[in-house]
Amino acid sequence: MSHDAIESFWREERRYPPPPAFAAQANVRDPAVYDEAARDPEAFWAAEARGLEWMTPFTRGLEWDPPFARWFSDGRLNATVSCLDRHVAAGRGGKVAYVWEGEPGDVRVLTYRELLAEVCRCAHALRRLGVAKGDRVTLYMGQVPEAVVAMLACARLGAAHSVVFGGFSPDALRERIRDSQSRVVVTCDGGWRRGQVVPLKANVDAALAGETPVERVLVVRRVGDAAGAVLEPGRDVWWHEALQGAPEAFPPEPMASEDLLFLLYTSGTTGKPKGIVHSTAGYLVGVASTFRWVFDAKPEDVYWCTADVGWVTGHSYVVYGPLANGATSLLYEGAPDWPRRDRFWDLVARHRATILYTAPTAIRTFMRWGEALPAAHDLSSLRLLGSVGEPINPEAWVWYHRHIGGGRCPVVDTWWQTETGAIVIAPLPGLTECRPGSAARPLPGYAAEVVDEEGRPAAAGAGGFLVLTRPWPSMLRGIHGDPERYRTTYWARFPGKYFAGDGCRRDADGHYWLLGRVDDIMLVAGHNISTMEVESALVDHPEVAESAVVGRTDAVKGQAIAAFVTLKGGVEPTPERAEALRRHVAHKLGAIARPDAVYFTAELPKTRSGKIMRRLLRDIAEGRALGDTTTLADPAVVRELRERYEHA
Ligand code: 6R9
Repeated sequence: MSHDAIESFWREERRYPPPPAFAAQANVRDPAVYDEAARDPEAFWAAEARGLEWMTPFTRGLEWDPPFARWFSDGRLNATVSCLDRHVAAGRGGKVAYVWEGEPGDVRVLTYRELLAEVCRCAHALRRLGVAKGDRVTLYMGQVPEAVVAMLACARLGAAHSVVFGGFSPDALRERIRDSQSRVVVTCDGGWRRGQVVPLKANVDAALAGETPVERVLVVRRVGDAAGAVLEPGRDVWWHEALQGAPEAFPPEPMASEDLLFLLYTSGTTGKPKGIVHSTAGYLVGVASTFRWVFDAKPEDVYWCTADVGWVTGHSYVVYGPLANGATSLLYEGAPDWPRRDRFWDLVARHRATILYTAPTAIRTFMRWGEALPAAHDLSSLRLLGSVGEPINPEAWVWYHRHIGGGRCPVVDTWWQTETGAIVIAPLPGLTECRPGSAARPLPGYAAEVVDEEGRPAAAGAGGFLVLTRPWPSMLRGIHGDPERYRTTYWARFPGKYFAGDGCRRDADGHYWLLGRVDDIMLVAGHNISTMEVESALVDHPEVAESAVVGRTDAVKGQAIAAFVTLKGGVEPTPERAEALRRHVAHKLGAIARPDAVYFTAELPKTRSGKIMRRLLRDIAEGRALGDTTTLADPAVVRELRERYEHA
């Protein structure tokens, strides 16, 4: 699309009326809302829930049989009605739901009316393939509009989707298909990533070569001949053929509030992946409300959450949250460095994105590539920046604020998890202060605490464990097929409280500072030191691009600090530099935090969602056999580190 075409396109867009008024709901920009919500959280959430479209209105609020919660359980609804039909019915069918750009540069625009029609056609196709209410369907796709369509089509007919990120291996896919007992898989022939074809269909074939319950596979033709996909007669069918001639209407299946909306697998640090269970109504209330509060999207906003639909961020803030609010989203298929390292800034500038929601790992990568790249583009359309996925170190926060947000956009650091479904802790710009490195306070309706080992409230400023002390609508309902694991993983460490697995500090003003996973807190000579603080001190050094810190067993101190460091382009790793970095940390944090060892590495091992895998680094630092590496984005990174440092 040319610049002019995009400009006139958005002029058109502004004709659409704002989303239906959420009249019954709270104005969260009013500071009194925090107290009101705290006084009667159930009434607060019930008012929010009335902002959805119900087929049978609910009369019950929370039913709490710890640790099992039910919300609005006697109501009936279909999630797609709140996300699609109501906007079309309100005269907003021509409003753009997604502007999608493929990695090669192809652009597709889907209005709410078109998206609803596609979802209905897909629901017909799925039904013809044998999908019925109550089934699970596995989606293994790239970041294409059909992924959103397929998710919503499942919801339309009452089946649950289980999206498996398209970067996972055939083995990981098979394990998730089996656990969810899916009989149908939706995939693409391939996807584009850095100019290469990701062989999605071939991976599905390899996964299905083992024992699975899959009977039918629906295949989107995204790449074409270059993907070399082969369809197995009787099992596989092309998406465009299956949808051809299908009616553009499909009655939304009435679902009970507590019916399963989707499963999403998280790997956790050890063991079998957990199928996190999310309900229909509670989940939708959580994401619809938090999207509205945190991003406060206006009719003219162009919102871009860069997460893949294969992660929870994609589910909540690419699909359900923005759609429930009638927002316009940008969706991008490919890599940030393709064809050049300024692809994101080119996208923001050309599509006039106003809200950007991305991950600290991406921000630190952009820092490494230098500010000249964003500076060469017109990013003046941006008004709000978001961060999610890992603690954002103050250096990256400030860089993001200055070089991407031009110093004028608030940065909202949003803490939440696959299990929480929706954002839990985040500032509300204009209301709560945005401090570099802090996610501010729990949003209205939530209750959090920082506790010590014994579960007692930690003193202000002291590190501890983050717990949520009250059920919330979008909380996970369990782990698929394993209620006992649900109880022991989340509710046993501090009885009656949901333990998030994260370390946290709350300052005297009540602001929360996330310190990373508690497996990442080191105990050095009796002092609690968070890996995050040492990493932040290292990244503060002008020659350091990124770092990951782990504690390794030490006979004297209990744990000693090992730092893995990636230097900025052109900086040579030398023993003198390692020494200078150790001194730098000691200077910033005190001698107790001085790393014992500094390992230089060109890349850090990360999961495919960009989280650093410190567990593997600990294995390396302690010379142990490597644990489970299936979720690694690039296994070569650890192999190389291993070879270099095993005997160090
Ligand atoms: C949404 C998502 C959850 C874990 C969580 C925490 C880390 C996410 C964060 C953050 C500090 C933030 N995390 N957001 N840590 N500040 N703003 O990432 O879900 O993939 O399930 O990961 O991510 O450690 O426990 P998920």
